[in-house]
Amino acid sequence: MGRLRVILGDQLSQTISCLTGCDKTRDTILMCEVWDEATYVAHHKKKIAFLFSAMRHFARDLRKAGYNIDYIQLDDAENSGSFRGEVNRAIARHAPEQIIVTHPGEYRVLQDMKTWQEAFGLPVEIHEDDRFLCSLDEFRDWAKDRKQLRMEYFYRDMRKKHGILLENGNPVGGQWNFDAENRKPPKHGLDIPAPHQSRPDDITSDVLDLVEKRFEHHFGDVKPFHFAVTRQQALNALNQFIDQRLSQFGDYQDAMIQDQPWMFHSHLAFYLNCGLLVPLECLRAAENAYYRGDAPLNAVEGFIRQILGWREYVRGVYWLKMPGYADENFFEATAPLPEFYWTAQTKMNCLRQCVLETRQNAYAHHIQRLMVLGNFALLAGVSPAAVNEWFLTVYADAYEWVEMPNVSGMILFADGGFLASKPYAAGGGYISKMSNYCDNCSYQVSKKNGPKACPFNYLYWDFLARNRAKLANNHRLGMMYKTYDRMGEDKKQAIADDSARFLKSLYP
Ligand code: FAD
Ligand code: DLZ
Ligand code: SF4
Repeated sequence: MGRLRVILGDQLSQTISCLTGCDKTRDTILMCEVWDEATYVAHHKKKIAFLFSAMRHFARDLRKAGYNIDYIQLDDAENSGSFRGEVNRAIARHAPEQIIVTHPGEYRVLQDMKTWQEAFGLPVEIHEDDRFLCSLDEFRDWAKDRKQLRMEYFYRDMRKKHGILLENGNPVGGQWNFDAENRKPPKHGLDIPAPHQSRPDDITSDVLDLVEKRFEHHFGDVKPFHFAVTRQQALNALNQFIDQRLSQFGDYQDAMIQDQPWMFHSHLAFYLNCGLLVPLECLRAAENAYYRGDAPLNAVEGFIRQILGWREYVRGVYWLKMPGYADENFFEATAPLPEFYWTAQTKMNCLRQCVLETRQNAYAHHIQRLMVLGNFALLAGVSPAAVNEWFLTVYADAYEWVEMPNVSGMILFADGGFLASKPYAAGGGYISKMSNYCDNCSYQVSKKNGPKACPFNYLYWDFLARNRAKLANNHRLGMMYKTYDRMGEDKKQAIADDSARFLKSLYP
């Protein structure tokens, strides 16, 4: 007897709520590598390798800490391939009196868990995931009666609640938000530190072989592999970020440089989202760096806002709006995802570079995701389902709770403005200002129309024109519609013709 406590691949924290009150002499911890989770979208090879290796290391560390671990590997002979099947088999092995889990990160998994009690004839307790700083009930309360949600107000409340960067109840530095200082274009000769790299051990090497063999048709390169896969390595990555990158995180947060995939970003979402790090320790580490005088306020506040603001906010929105959120499609966009999102075969250099880096690293930084890969999908009218699937597949930090609001809400405006106040649409001018991609492109960013013109330029206006009925009342776009209306008929026709020709060429 005893209890069966189930830990999922993104719950790799020793403080996870389903371990609370664990009786190490009687209870069993179940962890399982299952085919269904690795293939419900065809995850990037590096993402699967990362999670399997982190799971195996976590199980090893729990065992060392005296827990009784039942760990099922992907290739174990009787592996049923699903959470449900493995819980069922574990019940037969251990005859538990109860099942305890922590609230999962994805809606489909929660729906499945809710059926376990009846299916297995055992009580199932689903504990809150208290690694997050805002509970789902608290977010629901905050959102109640608001027609539109805005991250900025949520963020301020969270700063107050957790006492982060506060001085007598007021924001340190006299402002809540220093984003205006965080939009510097890339500077020539920037000295960007090498990212944190962990050396693969035997456990990781076994997993890399397994992934090469079993997932050979999935997108992405499995090697070189340098992700942190233990708690200690993830802490090292956090410390290295605080020491070497945080001070310039703010200034160059929006900048993109060819062949510099990591920039001054933290690369911590991998570890935060699977549990090797918890949000509060990252926030405190950044805050302390500010108080020590090691990093300026614009950098520290910016970093804190991403984790305490955006990360918590998108999770709240996901659980508030699911299951309907997955089907939202404000612009009724139906185009398939262009093939170059997988092959990188496009003459648009910005997109080519971002896809190549994604394939190699299972990572792209925020502005690459938002203003290049996401912006293009929005302008091209790609269906939200196709864009969501791609983003969920290719990034090692992607789980539906965080991926979907960023894709459907932030980049595609598929929720009609629930999460963001306007679509993040932009022409080539933005990419040219914030990167050096255009220097190596077959297109010319300065040209607005014709075969040599940067496609972002005409697609941007075509997007606004096409969706006028839905966007005309958005006061943040009023200026852009005025500019469009001042264009001559020839110019408007050229925009429509170039866009039609270009979009057609995407689907030979
Ligand atoms: P940093 O730039 O160093 O930021 C610090 C931390 O802040 C991140 O680690 C992350 O935990 C948090 N953060 C920053 N921005 C966001 C945001 N918009 N939403 C939630 N958390 C944020 N993030 C994911 O974790 N998983 C995803 O699947 C994901 N998909 C995205 C898809 C699109 C289209 C866009 C525009 C953004 C997406 N993001 C996603 C948010 C953000 O791009 C990534 O969190 C970030 O790029 C991860 O790299 P980093 O750890 O170096 O982040
Ligand atoms: C993403 C993922 C993958 C690829 N494989 C597993 C797995 O084999 N076993 C597991 O427990 N979790 C895995 N995960 C993470 C789950 O998909 C994640 O826990 C759920 O989607 C809930 O967020
Ligand atoms: Fe991208 Fe246009 Fe610049 Fe080419 S010219 S890199 S397509 S923004």
